[in-house]
Amino acid sequence: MSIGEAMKPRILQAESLSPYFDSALEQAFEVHPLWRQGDPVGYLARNGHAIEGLATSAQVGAPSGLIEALPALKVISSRGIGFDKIDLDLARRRGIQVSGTPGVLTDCVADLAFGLLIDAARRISASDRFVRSGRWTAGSFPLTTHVSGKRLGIAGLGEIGRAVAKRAAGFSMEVRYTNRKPAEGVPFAFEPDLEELARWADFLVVAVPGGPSTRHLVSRVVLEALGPRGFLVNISRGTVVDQEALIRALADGVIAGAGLDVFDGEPDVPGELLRRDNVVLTPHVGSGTVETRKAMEDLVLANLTAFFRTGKVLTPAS
Ligand code: 8YV
Repeated sequence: MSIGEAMKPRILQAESLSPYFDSALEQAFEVHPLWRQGDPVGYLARNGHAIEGLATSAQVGAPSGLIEALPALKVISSRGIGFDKIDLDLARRRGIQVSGTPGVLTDCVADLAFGLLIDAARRISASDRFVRSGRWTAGSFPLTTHVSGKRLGIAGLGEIGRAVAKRAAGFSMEVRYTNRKPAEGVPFAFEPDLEELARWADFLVVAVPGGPSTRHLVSRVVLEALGPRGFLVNISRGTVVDQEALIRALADGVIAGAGLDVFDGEPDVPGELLRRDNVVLTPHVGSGTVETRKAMEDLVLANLTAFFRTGKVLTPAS
């Protein structure tokens, strides 16, 4: 081992993010790839005491068991903006800095939200299946739902909610939103009650963070308020929607349709959703473009580098 290598901070890599990221991480740090270990518990017992940093993702996170196995841990750098799988309380108590990748994925996720909204209303995926299966020669596709000029309700006016609202302007949509508190400097009406927002809206886009405080926020009652001509779009976390209630609402015509990028229990998706034609399903790919993932991974690296140089990550979890 060279002197340079000996001085590299020791990073536990929870999962392989991309060949680009994996090799860039290896160049800058002494990497301990947990994802390569057949016996991760034994590996942590042998090596955990020396680990100073953790590279992870929103999907894999940093549960309490993992943090506890790393007594010298000082920094967690995660790819993503969701912290629902990271034990932030434990990290705070231990003085461990935690960073995510805000800003760089906003447009990408908002693009997908709008794609799902248009697909659910205009039934692009369903009509694609119609053409491919040869049904067109037997008759035309049923009429769908107009998008432009409709009412868009946004639950959660953070970075992504605002980017969705910005796109809605191009479709001449009226926007209202709900949030923990009214957002400053936005021209949209604040509606404190999600049920009322759903009653008003033609489309309801869910853009709140996941975790216990937002679990089943979109309940049966909210879906009933959205109504038989309303559409739900979820690009946040599956846990935010009562999935059983949503399945029933889609089957019974309580709402018109949905576009879902996230699921409770993903990657398992209930058969009741797979079989329905009035729901568009994507496999949690809100940030899943080459450009955005590269920007996110660069920020994961930059946060680790900044921490070991200056003692502070660049984009801390607030
Ligand atoms: C990705 C996400 O799925 O940012 C988040 O919280 O859920 C997404 O961007 C994630 O980063 C993949 O690791």
